[in-house]
Amino acid sequence: MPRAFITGITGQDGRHLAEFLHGRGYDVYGMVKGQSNPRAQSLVEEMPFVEIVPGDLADLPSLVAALELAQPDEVYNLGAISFVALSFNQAELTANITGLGVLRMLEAIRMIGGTQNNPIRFYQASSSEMFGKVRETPQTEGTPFHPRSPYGCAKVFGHNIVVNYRESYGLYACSGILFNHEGPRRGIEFVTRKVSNAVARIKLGLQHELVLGNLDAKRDWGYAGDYVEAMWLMLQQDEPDDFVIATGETHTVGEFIERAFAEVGIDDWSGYVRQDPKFFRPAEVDLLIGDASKAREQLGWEPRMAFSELVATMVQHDLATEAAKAGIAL
Ligand code: G4F
Repeated sequence: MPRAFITGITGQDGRHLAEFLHGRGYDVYGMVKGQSNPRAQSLVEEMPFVEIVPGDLADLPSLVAALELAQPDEVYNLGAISFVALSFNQAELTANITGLGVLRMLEAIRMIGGTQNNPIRFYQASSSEMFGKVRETPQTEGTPFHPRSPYGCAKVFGHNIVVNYRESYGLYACSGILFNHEGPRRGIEFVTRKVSNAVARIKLGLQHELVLGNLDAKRDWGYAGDYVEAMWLMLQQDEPDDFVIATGETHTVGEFIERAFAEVGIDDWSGYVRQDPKFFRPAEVDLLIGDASKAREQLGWEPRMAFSELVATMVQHDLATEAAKAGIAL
């Protein structure tokens, strides 16, 4: 059985990827940091097939020990401080985990290596946030980076160090430049889930207001379940390379809100939404739209879920969950 090692396994993408790889016959090892991590407990309950391995992206010896234990064929580095807004307040931590964490993982792989015939293959979760103040539209693998947040800066370091280790040491190392990807497993701090959850609660009479920041930002939103397949496909190629993963469509935050309210039959949503400066960022990424032609042509990858289906899926999931929690029959 092939063996996969995933950092960030308790997050949205980690869970989707663990499920996907398990379905393909992999033994799945997931790195979890800290003592009595509550997210690890819920992961074990949801996915008992995952072998939990202790380790921390801030601690190189722990990464070496984790790889020694898991002996993986493939390493997926999804672990990061991933919330852009938080990165402005915890910039140093973000640089350490989201940026230097990639370097530590690459060093750990160099030390453990795998066999010569079967070297460890490495996937890095790069991000469209690296394009920031975009230099061209749509964005491709060749678009220059201009990050607009400490998170974006850290991801640029991670991306560049993967290229450097590939070129310097011949590692099989790839980066997926993933545009925003969402779904019912998305954390409540991200705008799509914040909206879908609030819309569900407003419909059920459990909440009366949704307080947000910038409604004009445009994002290329896809479904996380589709995107983890692209991660795996990248590691199955003859040569390592970097790929943009995106839908090629862009929508404003306002459009997402409009579709979400429409899903529960509310056409005039203006009375429910208020803007608060505290949710605006010191620097914003105004427009993201990706061109995934290379992934389409070389990996045979296609996004399956369209924008309207994504919004509907998230809202319906939150309606069912919030109704069950409140004991409301739908
Ligand atoms: O949902 P967001 O927090 O996602 P953001 O910043 O685009 O980052 C996500 O996608 C990146 C890929 O491009 C990932 F690398 C990253 O880890 C993360 O997954 O915000 C989306 C947009 C922003 O323009 C933000 O200013 O929504 C705007 N927004 C408006 N009101 C809000 C809010 N965002 C959040 N989180 N909360 C608000 O109340």
